[in-house]
Amino acid sequence: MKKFTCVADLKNLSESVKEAFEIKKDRYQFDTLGKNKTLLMIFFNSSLRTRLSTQKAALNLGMNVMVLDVNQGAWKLETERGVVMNGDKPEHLVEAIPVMGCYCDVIGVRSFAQLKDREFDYNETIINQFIKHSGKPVFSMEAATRHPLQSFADLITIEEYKKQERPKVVLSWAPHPNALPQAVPNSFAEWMNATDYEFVITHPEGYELAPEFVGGAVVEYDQMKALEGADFVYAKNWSTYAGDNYGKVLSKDRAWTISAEHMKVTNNAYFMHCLPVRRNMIVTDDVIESPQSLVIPEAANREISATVVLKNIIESL
Ligand code: AN0
Ligand code: CP
Repeated sequence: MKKFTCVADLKNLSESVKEAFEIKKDRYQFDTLGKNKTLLMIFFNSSLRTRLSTQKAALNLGMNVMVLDVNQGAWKLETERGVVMNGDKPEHLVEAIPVMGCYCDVIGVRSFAQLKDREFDYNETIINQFIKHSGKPVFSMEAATRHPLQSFADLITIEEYKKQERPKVVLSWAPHPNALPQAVPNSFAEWMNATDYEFVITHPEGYELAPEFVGGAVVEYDQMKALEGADFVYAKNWSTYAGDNYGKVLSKDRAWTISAEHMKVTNNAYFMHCLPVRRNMIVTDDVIESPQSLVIPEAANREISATVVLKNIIESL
C-alpha cells in the first residue's frame, strides 16, 4: 500500500479486518518487519490518541519513529502557492516536504480542515502536497476530509461487539461549543457504507454532510426516530458543510446530547465516540460511564488499525 487516506486504499476491507484480528492476538508477531525503517509523524494539530497509538504501532513493527509538531519548534510553513512570502512564514511546504522525505521511509500527516475555504479543504490541499512532493508513502492521521485510522478502529470495534450479522448503526450529530471538521463523520460514513450494515445518519437541518460521504445512507432529521432499535450509537459533532455556511456552528441544542433517554429507545445500544469528548455536551456522564460505552476499546483499537496500515505500507517499500 503506497498511501492510506481513505477506505478504498485497502485492497480488501474484510481481509484487512481479518488481519486486524490476527494482529490483535499477537501485536508483536511482525516485530522485525520495520527494522531500519523510519516513520516520520507530522502534526499540524494537537493529538493524544493518534500520536501515541501510531507510535506504538510503529514500535510493534520494529520501526524507528520521529515526531514533528510543525507549530512547536519547526519553521511556520506557507501552504498556498504563488504568495509573496513577506509575512510570518519563513518556509514553504514545497521545500519542507521533500526535505522531510529525505530522512524517513514513511510519513504520517495530521492536518485538520481549516474551515475557511471549502475548496481548499475538500481538495485535501495539504496532504496531497505530501503525497506529491515527499517521494515516500503517506498516510492520514486525520486530514481535512477524513480520519481513516479512526474509522478502521471503529469498524474493528463494531465487528468485535456486534451481536447480529447486520447491526443498525446510527451516526448522530451532537452539540459542541466550537466549529469542528467533518472528517470524523465523513470518514465513519464512508467506512459504514463499505459494509452491509444498516446505517442511519441523524442531524439537525443545515448539517448535511457532503453527498459523496452520505452515499446510500438513510438521513433522518428526527433524532429519536433514528435511534429506535439502534445497536450502535456513534456520536460526533461537526460544523456545517452545505451551502454558503461552510464551517459554522448553527446549533448548540443540548436536546441532541446523547442521554439515557436517548439510549432507552435503542436496542440496548453500545455508545461510541472517537474522543476527545466534551461530557454533557456530546454525551451525559451516565451514558459514557455505562457498561455499554465503547470509547476505551475504540481508542485501544487505534493501535491495531495503525499496526495493520503500517504493516501493509512497509510490505510495499
Ligand atoms: C477533532 C475533530 O473533530 O476533527 C479531532 C477528533 C479526533 N476534534 C476536536 O478538535 C475536538
Ligand atoms: N481520536 C483521535 O484521533 O484522537 P486524537 O485527536 O487525540 O489523536
